[in-house]
Amino acid sequence: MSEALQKLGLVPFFTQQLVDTSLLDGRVGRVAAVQRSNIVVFCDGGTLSVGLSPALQQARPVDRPTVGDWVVMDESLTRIEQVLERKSLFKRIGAGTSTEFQPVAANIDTLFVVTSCNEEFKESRLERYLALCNEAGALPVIVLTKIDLTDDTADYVSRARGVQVGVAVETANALDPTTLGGVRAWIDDNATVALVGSSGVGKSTLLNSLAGDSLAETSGIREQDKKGRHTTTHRELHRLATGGLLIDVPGMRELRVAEVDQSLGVVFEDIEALAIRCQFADCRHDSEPGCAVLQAIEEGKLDKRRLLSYQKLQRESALASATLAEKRAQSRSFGKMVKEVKKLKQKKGTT
Ligand SMILES: Nc1nc2c(ncn2[C@@H]2O[C@H](COP(=O)(O)OP(=O)(O)OP(=O)(O)O)[C@@H](O)[C@H]2O)c(=O)[nH]1
Ligand SMILES: [Mg+2]
Ligand SMILES: [Zn+2]
Repeated sequence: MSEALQKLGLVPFFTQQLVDTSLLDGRVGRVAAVQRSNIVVFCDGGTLSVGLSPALQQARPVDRPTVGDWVVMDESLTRIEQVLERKSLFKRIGAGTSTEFQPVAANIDTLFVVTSCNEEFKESRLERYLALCNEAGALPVIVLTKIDLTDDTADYVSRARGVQVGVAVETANALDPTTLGGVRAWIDDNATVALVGSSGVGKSTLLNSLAGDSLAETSGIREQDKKGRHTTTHRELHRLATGGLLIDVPGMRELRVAEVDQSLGVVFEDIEALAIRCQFADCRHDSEPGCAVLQAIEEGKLDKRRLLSYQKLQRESALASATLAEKRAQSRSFGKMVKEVKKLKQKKGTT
């Protein structure tokens, strides 16, 4: 395996999927950006701009190449023919009325959930990101930026630690590289980190300071409500000269969760541990007698906000599962109908 591919994060998990290891000599690469009509791929020889094979053009959005994917190109290096199985995938349900999964970043090792020490900071938003991160199979690190603008960093840190038992929390002034030691320690050689969070929290600023170079555009936030201006418009994989890969992701306006049942147990381990002691096994922690969760709230041991956030995510996750099940059933009955029509046609043909 070439050193260049290793530095891009290639590991045996991907090479084992190749039918022929000679493909490693030039035909394997990693998706750095997805633009309207072409895809930017980093490979052994440098950077290529390629298209998609007809089959991939027809594929579902979640199966098409996304930023961070490992891909195999055709002999002429003009189009992607295969997307290698992903090690991890951070995805959400698309914005608006969509019920489709939208891939955000593939094959990431660590997710920096970036939030700033101002009005933008919200525990429930962090809980949402952490649920998606655990579902994706990546390690979450909460990065608190703009510590230079508050006298209360310790308070933000303790609130951030409260969103998941044992979660790592780092602080930074993204404009000052000397404050980035804690964050930098999470960026391993050849490993991939994606930066997610609301617009204006400083993801691109952090990326530039970590890289020691102006790789991504940044711009000021609106003074009146501290909201960002959606400066980063597309997802992009960047290489750090010091080793490691960072994916800058545009600030998300809406973050709907997909099926996250399993990971809610990780994020809300404290609530699920309490729930075991509820009198009724199917307790909804609403107004039932003998509810250990409600008791903990009453005793000031658990924040009511956290229970509401847990229940909201549970409802959203159930809705996503139901929609998915409905879609599967629909496509099954459609498939059945097509088969029956085919059979009928064949019969007609034979008589
Ligand atoms: N004082 C201070 N300003 C910061 C810090 N981090 C970012 N900023 C400023 O916040 C503004 C927004 O930063 P960006 O890096 O563009 O934010 P972003 O998260 O990439 O936003 P989108 O690309 O819109 O998602 C810029 O004016 C930065 O200079 C910080 O730690 N301290
Ligand atoms: Mg940005
Ligand atoms: Zn209960």
